[in-house]
Amino acid sequence: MNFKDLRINGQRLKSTIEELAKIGGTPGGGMHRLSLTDADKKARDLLVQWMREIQLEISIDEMGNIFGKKRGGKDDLPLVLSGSHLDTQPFGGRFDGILGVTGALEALRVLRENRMETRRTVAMVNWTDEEGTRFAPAMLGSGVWTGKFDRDWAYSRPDVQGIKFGEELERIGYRGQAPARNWPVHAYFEYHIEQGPVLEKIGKRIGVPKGILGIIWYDVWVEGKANQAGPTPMDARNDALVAAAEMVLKLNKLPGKMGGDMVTTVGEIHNSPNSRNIIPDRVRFTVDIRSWDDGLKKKAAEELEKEFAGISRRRGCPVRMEVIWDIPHTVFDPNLAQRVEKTARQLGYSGHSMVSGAGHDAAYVNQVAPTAMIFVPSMGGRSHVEVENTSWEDCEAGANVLLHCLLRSANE
Ligand code: HGY
Ligand code: MN
Ligand code: MN
Repeated sequence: MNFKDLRINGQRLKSTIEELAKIGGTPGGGMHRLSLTDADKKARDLLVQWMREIQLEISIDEMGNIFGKKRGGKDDLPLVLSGSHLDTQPFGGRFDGILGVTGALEALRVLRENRMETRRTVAMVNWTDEEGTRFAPAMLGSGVWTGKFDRDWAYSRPDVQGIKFGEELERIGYRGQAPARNWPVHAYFEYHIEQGPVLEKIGKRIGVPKGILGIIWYDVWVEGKANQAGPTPMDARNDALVAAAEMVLKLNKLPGKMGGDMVTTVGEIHNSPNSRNIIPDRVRFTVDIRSWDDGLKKKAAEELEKEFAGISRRRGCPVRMEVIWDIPHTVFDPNLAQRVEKTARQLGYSGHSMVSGAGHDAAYVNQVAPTAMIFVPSMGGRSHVEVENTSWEDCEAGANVLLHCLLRSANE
């Protein structure tokens, strides 16, 4: 069969995604598969089994990134890589990350069963801890692999119980031997749901991101003075939670003040002692600021630090802010993005150039290899929620675009 007529098996892609959705599935139909938990291990084990079934050469590196290779004729040439992540948000969806891993697996299944040889090796990857929700920051696996994070620093990252990344990686048996250091990659494609409203709104099937917003994450600690909720007069309080609440509202107002495309979020907050009749004395919360404009993001961060210091002084609640992640905006390889757009068109799908508001491992891989992404619509523009959904037709269409982008890059 000649390359052009190759198509993925949509039914098989669907059942593969449904199989994975059973591991860590929630009663609400979503996913609870945090990185390096037993559920993550089970999903990894299943992926390795599927990789073995199509005779991929499997290697697991010291960050638990799982690679599967199908050797090409000129195996000494830099290979073509595609993948994403299997870890999910606490009440996430069945497609975020999973579609990229299963899409790459499906492409390799099609090459195998059609005995298609390629000039370059084609490989797939499952990156560890893309979400950064259990072990912050995000993209620890691809970040160490591309030299952005130090491996031992990543190992030391604690979850909310204080359990360390490195311990958990060891415990689930995925701390591999291979060094987590990038090797030459000719092209990297990441297939992913859009996680936003654009494609559905304009009725386009394939999104072609030109890049990803820059992101900065803080951890913020606010201290107060605990006391009895009754006898303590209002003007004698250092209420850490009220100070934090004022800071949260300040962050929410920042995009209006800074202008541009900026978005800001506080997604996680911990209050203690968290008793209804004690004035809180310790609050920790997270800050997420994103913008295409790195200068604006920097200015916003400086502004925020000043604002928080002012609130802290006025309320007598010391504040500590720690930048735990700061990644500039990403511009993907224009030629590879063009390849995605052209391939989609030739397959009869409508394409649309856009920017990704969501972070992806592709942001780090893009710093060491030519990279592009393929998006498909998110129903209702929803993601990181249990109702996250993408039509099976769209999943199949995007996987066909991925298959043919991989073939083109693997045969040049
Ligand atoms: O934060 C993000 O956008 C991604 O889900 N890690
Ligand atoms: Mn993702
Ligand atoms: Mn995500």
